[in-house]
Amino acid sequence: MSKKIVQVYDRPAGGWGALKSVAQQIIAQGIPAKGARTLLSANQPDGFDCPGCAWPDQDHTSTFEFCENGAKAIAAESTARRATPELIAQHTVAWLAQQSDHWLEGQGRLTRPMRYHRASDRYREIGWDEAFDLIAARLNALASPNDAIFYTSGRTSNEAAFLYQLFVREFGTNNFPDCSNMCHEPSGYAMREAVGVGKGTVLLSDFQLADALFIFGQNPGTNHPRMLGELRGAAKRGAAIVSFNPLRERGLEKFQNPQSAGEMLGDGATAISSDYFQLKIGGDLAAVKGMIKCVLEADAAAQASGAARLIDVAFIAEHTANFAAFMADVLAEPWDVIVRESGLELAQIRRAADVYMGAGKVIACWGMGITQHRHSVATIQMITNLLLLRGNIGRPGAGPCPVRGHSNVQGDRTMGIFEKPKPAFLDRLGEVFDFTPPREHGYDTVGAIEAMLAEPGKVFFAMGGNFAAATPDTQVTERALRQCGLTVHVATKLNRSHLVCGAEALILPCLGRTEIDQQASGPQAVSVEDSMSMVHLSSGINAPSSPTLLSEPMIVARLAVATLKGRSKTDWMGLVADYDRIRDKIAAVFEDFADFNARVKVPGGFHLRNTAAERLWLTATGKANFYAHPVPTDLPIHLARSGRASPVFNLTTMRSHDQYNTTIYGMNDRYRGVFGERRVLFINPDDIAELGLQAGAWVDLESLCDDGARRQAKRFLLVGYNIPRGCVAAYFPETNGLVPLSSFADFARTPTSKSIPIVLTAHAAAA
Ligand SMILES: Nc1nc2c(c(=O)[nH]1)N[C@H]1C(S)=C(S)[C@@H](COP(=O)(O)OP(=O)(O)OC[C@H]3O[C@@H](n4cnc5c(=O)[nH]c(N)nc54)[C@H](O)[C@@H]3O)O[C@H]1N2
Ligand SMILES: Nc1nc2c(c(=O)[nH]1)N[C@H]1C(S)=C(S)[C@@H](COP(=O)(O)OP(=O)(O)OC[C@H]3O[C@@H](n4cnc5c(=O)[nH]c(N)nc54)[C@H](O)[C@@H]3O)O[C@H]1N2
Ligand SMILES: [Mo]
Repeated sequence: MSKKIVQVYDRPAGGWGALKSVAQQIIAQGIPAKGARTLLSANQPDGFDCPGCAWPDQDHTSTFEFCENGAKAIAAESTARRATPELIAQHTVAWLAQQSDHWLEGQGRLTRPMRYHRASDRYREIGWDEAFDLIAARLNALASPNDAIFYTSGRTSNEAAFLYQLFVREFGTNNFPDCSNMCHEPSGYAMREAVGVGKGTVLLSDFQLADALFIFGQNPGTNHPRMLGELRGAAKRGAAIVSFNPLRERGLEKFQNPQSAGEMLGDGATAISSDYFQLKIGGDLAAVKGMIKCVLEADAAAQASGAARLIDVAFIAEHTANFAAFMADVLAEPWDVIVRESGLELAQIRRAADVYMGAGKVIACWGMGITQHRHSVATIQMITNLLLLRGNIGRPGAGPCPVRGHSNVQGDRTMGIFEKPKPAFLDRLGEVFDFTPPREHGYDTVGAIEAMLAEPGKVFFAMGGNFAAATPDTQVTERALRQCGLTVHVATKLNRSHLVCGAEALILPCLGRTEIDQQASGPQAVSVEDSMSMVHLSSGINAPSSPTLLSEPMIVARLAVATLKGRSKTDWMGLVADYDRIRDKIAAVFEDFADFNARVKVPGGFHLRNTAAERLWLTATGKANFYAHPVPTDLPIHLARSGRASPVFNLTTMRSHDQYNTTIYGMNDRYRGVFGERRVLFINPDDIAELGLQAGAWVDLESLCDDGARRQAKRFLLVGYNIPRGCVAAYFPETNGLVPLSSFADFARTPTSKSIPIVLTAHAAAA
């Protein structure tokens, strides 16, 4: 059986396989011929923004850029299937909860609002007015507005996010957990401290100038396929591409561009990485610190011999703080610790440092392989240290590039979806809308789950996403949600969170990006901000999946009217009648959005100012800060291994090629050679042998945490893989139950989904 599941994939990423996979998806979703037009309108100036990832588009005006996973995201939204109340009411929630995520998603687009009926354990249709009145009544009955929690996923447009945060703050709380808390929160935190801005500083054009690109903990072939276009271009002109990843990811090795007739017909491909370093899970801080140590040692030698310096002395003197203490700390870090903790050989670290020193302009990219660890903030600051050392921030072709996930996750933050808002922003919001915003900081994602556990009866409202499946400690999180008085989900498709109901529960179906959003003044466009701070418009082109769907801004406005009766001075229905009016208010609140409507209507949109890119450092010291961080040797994995004779593995949880976060499109992971099965565990063949097991055996996973709770995930197929010993990898969300709620990143509180200490035992088949 395992033979069929596991196959060797030795083709490049992209290519004909990508086209075939999209065609299969379009057929599976029952999409008629208009589907092709939908695909061609993605990321065009008059089309919609691709709901796939946050990677920017070439000018947002160029010809259609083919992207396999973008096409899958669009096909999934444009599906011909409908999850009507009649269909859903055929089943009890208990029965639905037994079905797979793939099955739930496969029911198609939600069409009408539904309310959970506990007596029959079924969802049934409810009218919109009734739904809003019910939520308003429950919200207004709470002892304090802080007993309500408002989650946001990252597809929500700027306009919807802005109205949403306004409504929630007029209601009286800053409880804004969001998907960012599980994603790039550490990037924002680390960079705000280091360079004064929590966003990347580079633009797409910088990829055409860089001499070297360092890619940490990212799988662009699957998660940001359009990034392969930039990498291919850079590789072709001879730039060095250096990847750090415990797994050998196909997209970082070879790419066949489906847009290049030459490569497709001649079956050619472009080699991507010039160097590939398979470090240990969580070994990045050590590896980067080792590179820095090499640079400092080489610089000392250069200085002694009178050769050209290898650090940018003038930049460091003029623009940075804390260099001397930082340098002393790096030089004091023992090489054996660096080598052991990185899992790389000293020669490999030296090689990486040589590439860095040999490059005039350097970009560093990173993804979830960096952010979802206990020491993620320290690791990201070590990456910024590396860049600062040679002045690689704030000049063309160089800079930090955290690669965001959801298509508008960055914009949602810009619009104020943040549990710790700045006082100046609240002052301005209060002035523009004539109310007194709450000052007390709210809950982040982990904090929200803790609060729901601690005190039953809360109202949980989710603007998109799949909270129950995306968060850690699945059983604990589900208990927290079930303790709520009311759970509400604004969604496009049925998902697991809808089946984890509070005492009362509602599902509110909304329009997707691809659909025409008709309001009183005509069809509306919304705006989004990509990973490189480009803000542009998005207009749907398809007829709505159901005439009953409301747009997210309309849902917020009607909820605000119902809830804030007589209390709000905001003209909610006036604002949603014409989204230009929302944008005018956004411009009134945020200086960087001055003249928003005019600027965003220029094809391609506009770039938001980034002070770090201008070498203006809005930090406590007024400079870019070097941060000293020890190579950690007391992480959960170290503690779990100490004193245990049997092997403890470090588990990283990641995405397959056929999923969008918790949305499972299919059961294959083509580039990793896995077909028809998601419960797999990638493991080094020598580790399999040492365990006395065989590839193809089924095992149970149990995570180790000293809180006394037992966390297991059962029945995973062992797949021998090119991954360092002691490291294993599996897909999320099947493994989320293994991540303890109490295990999160220092400072940023991001769950440590990329480093979970686990033990393996043979799976005993049920009798
Ligand atoms: N098709 C598709 N596109 C997506 C998504 C999707 O699910 N599907 N999700 C979107 C979202 S929200 C996000 S945040 C991004 C996520 O995009 P990625 O950041 O690429 O996310 P992951 O799949 O979690 O993969 C992380 C990579 O990190 C590596 N890794 C794991 N642990 C470590 C480590 O300790 N060190 C290093 N150096 N590497 C490590 C893994 O091998 C893997 O290659 O993609 C976005 N785009
Ligand atoms: N173990 C582990 N856990 C992780 C991660 C990991 O790598 N490992 N990654 C984390 C990361 S990076 C992230 S970002 C989170 C993701 O967490 P979420 O953002 O909460 O999850 P998604 O799976 O993206 O949400 C999918 C749902 O969004 C709804 N949806 C889709 N489009 C729209 C829309 O236009 N409007 C509305 N209202 N709803 C819509 C659909 O109903 C769909 O079921 O998961 C995190 N969890
Ligand atoms: Mo994400």
